[in-house]
Amino acid sequence: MTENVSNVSKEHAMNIMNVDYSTKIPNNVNLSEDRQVLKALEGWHPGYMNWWGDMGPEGFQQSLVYLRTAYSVDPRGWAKFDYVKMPDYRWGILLAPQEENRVIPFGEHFGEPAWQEVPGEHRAMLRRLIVIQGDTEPASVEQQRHLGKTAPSLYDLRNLFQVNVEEGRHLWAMVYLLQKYFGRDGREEADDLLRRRSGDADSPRMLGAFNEATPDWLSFFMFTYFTDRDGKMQLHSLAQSGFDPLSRTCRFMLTEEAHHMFVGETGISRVVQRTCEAMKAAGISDPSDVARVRALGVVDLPTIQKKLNLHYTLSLDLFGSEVSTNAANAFNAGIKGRFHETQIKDDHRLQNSTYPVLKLVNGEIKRVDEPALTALNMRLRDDYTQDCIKGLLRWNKIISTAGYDFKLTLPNVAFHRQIGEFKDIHATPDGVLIDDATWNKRKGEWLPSTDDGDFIASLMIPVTGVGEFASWISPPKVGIDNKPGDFEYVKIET
Ligand code: BYC
Repeated sequence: MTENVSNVSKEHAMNIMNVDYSTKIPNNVNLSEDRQVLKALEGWHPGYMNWWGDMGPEGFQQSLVYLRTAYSVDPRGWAKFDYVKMPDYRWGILLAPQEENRVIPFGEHFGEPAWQEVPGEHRAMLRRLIVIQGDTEPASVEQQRHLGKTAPSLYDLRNLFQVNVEEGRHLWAMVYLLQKYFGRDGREEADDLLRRRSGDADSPRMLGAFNEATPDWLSFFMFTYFTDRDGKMQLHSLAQSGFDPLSRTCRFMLTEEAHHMFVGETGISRVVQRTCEAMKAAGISDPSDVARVRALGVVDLPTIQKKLNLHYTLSLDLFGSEVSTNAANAFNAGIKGRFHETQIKDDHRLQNSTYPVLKLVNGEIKRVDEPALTALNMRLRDDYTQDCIKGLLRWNKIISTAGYDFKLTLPNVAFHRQIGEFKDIHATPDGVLIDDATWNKRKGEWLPSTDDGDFIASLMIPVTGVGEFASWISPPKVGIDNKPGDFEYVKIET
């Protein structure tokens, strides 16, 4: 008897772990028995494919790309690699396994059983957060659609497309939640996610950074390092949600997201590495000798710093205002928690605690204690900054190992902001407040100028030979799926 029960539950666990590919939309949520949602998703599918055709990677749609596809949600092994034409990629609905007896880990409902259905009183807030999350996913694909044409290698081209198809899958993940749990208005929101366009004057994407251009591959690496990392932090917060389907969805998305940030971190490492090697070979001792370094066909370190300044600050804006009642309400409601909420040792309600927030006080940047509940965006942003620093340490190690006295740094949070406490002032990357005239005169020292953009654009010449790399970037240390250096990651068919 006991044996039977355990066999049944083992089989159930297997079904949740493994993805059902027999339906048009692969899934581990038993869609074949959820006809209504399956029908809604199948109805949305053609619009998605049209969007992918119009706004997905430009060209290469008939090329065979060596992509990973999820066949399971088992953290010990979930991906299968094979050549796929992107339009044939199996975008699916994958939720991490349900945790038995999970409780809401924070807020007013702390300790109550997690919700399997949408709690009526928090419906609007939950829908808004899911829509914002969903909106960023196709936006990034739109921003990156032209990059295939200038890829520095087949390895990088493949990584771009891997990121793109998985962001597409993340859109499916949010659309599933909208269609399954939010009825008619959920279906309307799902349609709107295919209607908005990154950078469109009439119908832009919802958050600032997702309407900016990603003009070149250095921007792509910065974006996947800094902006995808905001994605990581936000997904971690939503993975704590009392609404269990959202939590499970985000937990699986996070496993995919790790590769995107890897692409960013190693991409920047490889650019820095190549620059240092070229400077050394040419006997250049001053990395700030921009003209001489550029003449070598590599990106000078000061320009890398400017790109970093831009993408880090655009990403800081994605955390919202430092002091936010929206954030407090979402926490109280048990909808959006903190980074690693369950590992934090406190009361998880925060009614009486404070958190130090950087604010503008009488024209000076000061740390002020604010109620911890309203300071949750600031706290998440601080956790984010700590996470960002890890990459900088690695990049700086490459520079110092090459013998150069130059350090990449994160600019002060008051620098170049469009959201929050510092949006109406100007500050230098060191956090010194300056007036408009000084800002206008000096901003080209800190942010990429048109000249910088033109120089980087001049390097963006596609390299499509097997095992070959552009002049400005080093080959990776290891291949994807342990493939050798001369592996043909994309079989280009035009
Ligand atoms: N741009 O109280 P406030 C990712 C709005 S990235 C435009 O300060 P709140 C990915 C805000 O909507 C992660 N508007 O902020 C990465 C509000 O408007 P309403 C995406 C902004 O609400 C790479 C008003 O200002 N996921 O996954 O506490 C590739 C006052 O808001 C912005 C999420 O963001 C902005 N930057 O926090 C692919 C998670 N900031 O409602 C994917 C879900 C604020 O008054 N979102 N506003 O009209 C949230 O948790 C929060 O909505 C935010 C803002 C963190 C975005």
